[in-house]
Amino acid sequence: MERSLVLIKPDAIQRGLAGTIISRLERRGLRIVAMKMLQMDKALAQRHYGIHKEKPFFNDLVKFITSSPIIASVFEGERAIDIIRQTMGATDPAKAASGSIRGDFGLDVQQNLVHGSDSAENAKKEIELFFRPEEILSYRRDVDRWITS
Ligand code: DAT
Ligand code: MG
Repeated sequence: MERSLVLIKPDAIQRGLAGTIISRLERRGLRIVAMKMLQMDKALAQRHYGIHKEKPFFNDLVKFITSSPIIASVFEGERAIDIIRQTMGATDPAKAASGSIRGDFGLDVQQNLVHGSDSAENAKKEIELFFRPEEILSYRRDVDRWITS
């Protein structure tokens, strides 16, 4: 079982696409195990996107992601990380497959609607930035219900 941090970015919330994005992930069979709405501050954004701190778009990215509220969530499932990346589509919506979230709703490489962790190692770090352990539930397939940890 894998977990991934999914952020529904400011543009998606502003455009009323949160439900659509959540729905597409649920329909793949992934389970929500944590979710909250918040506005990221600069410090959190700089840590979350720390890997990009030398990139020319870093400051704009931090400005955008802190510009209005987001929904932070953790989705769980078998091979969740790759499945979510596929469901999101490529970073640049112009290159994202049609049928993917970015391919269907995106236009701009920065305002690309959704974040999903790109590896198990990064998922663990990113989830810890947004959620305390007790805020994350586990979905038990054997009993078909969520349990608190
Ligand atoms: P992804 O979000 O697909 O994992 P990433 O980790 O390479 O993509 O980049 C993080 C975010 O930074 C991305 O969602 C949007 C922004 N970004 C990436 N490349 C960019 C570029 N060339 N110009 C502007 N923003 C960019
Ligand atoms: Mg990334």
